[in-house]
Amino acid sequence: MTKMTAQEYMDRESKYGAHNYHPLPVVLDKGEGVYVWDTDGKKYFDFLSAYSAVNQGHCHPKIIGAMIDQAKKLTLTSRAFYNSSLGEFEEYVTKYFGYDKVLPMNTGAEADETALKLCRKWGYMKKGIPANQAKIICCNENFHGRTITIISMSTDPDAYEGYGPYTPGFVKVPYNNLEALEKELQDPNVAGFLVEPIQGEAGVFVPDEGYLKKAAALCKKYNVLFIADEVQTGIARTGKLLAVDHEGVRPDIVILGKAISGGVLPVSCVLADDDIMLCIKPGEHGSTYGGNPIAAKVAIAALEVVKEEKLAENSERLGKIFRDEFKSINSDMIELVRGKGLLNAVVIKPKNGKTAWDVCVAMKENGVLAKPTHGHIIRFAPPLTITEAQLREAIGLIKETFKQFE
Ligand code: IF1
Repeated sequence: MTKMTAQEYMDRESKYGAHNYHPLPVVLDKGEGVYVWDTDGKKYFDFLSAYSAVNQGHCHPKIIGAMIDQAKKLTLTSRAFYNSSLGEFEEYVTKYFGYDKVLPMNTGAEADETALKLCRKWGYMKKGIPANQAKIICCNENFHGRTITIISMSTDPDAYEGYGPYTPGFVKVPYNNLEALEKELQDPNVAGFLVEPIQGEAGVFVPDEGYLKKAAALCKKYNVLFIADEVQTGIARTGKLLAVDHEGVRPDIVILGKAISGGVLPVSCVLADDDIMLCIKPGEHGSTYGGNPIAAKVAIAALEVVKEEKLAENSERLGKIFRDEFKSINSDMIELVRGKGLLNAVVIKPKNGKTAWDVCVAMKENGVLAKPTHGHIIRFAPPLTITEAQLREAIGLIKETFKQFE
């Protein structure tokens, strides 16, 4: 068989796959550490890391090893029976993050849904909210996933339009606004406040310092659960294990996904203490694949890598270098650089009809992969295993790219 061209791969996806994405025109075939290769053998720096799922780098040998070992032994039992790996993961992850209990799921959206159910249950059982009256506060411009209930919280028409009717029970407040939050918290039927410590999809919007700490304190004052969606910001991405750690906040519920498996398979979970987690009783929630033996072993390995390779420290240090270097780029297309650790975004001012998309296509030609969001923002989030030399080399390629637009 003759080798397929990149165009043929793309055409095949377009012909047989739903058109729910608009990918950059590159067909990836292989990954190792911070690099990926396309089907023609061209090598790139991956500055997306599958939206922060591949924090530990592509195909990390320790994580892949754990997966292969377990795959040969036992893959899935369902939760109808015990398995010999799940408890090991549960003990490891709860001690790692400092919570009494964990509830394992698969995708980020499922973990968010789990947190919402848990929050409502707590609201009825512990706060005494009248049946079916619970409200959960969420933020404008949030992103928590794609389910009907989650898009019911969305303020982005692309996410919600055409999918109604919507799940009731959500109250939206502006992000980074404590007055608006406190006003809503006074409603005795409010059970929880769900928030991203940094809004990812909104374009890596970092709230004012102190916002999360004060928001958590307000939640405590009004007996409302503070729920942190750390699916994208968690697991060392922003320079701390959790993004809330920057402000010393301990959420009542933490939602994790993406990098908890190092990009190897879908693993997500919800962490909470007994008072909250035990509100859900046997038979009241679950998932066929949630907590499967491969996921358990992979997640332990992925979390070990984060500690062993000091990924939070690396992210913190290299993030500063990245932003400093970027701010030194002399281009009138760069409007703003923001972020924390290695979760960064650059706001692009279009020039001569050239947009963030064109910049990303040109960067791809130069060997750096990143993706525009909202048309004018480029997210830069390499694997956290990146070295300073690799980062500086990639920034050199990015600088060259911007020069091409002068
Ligand atoms: C896609 C964005 C990133 C998330 C937070 C839950 C989920 C996500 C904070 C759901 C997912 C994704 C999904 C991905 C694009 C991506 C994304 F651009 F949409 F905002 F990362 F920046 N909570 N984020 O960011 O997790 O169910 O997908 O496992 O293609 O939709 P999931």
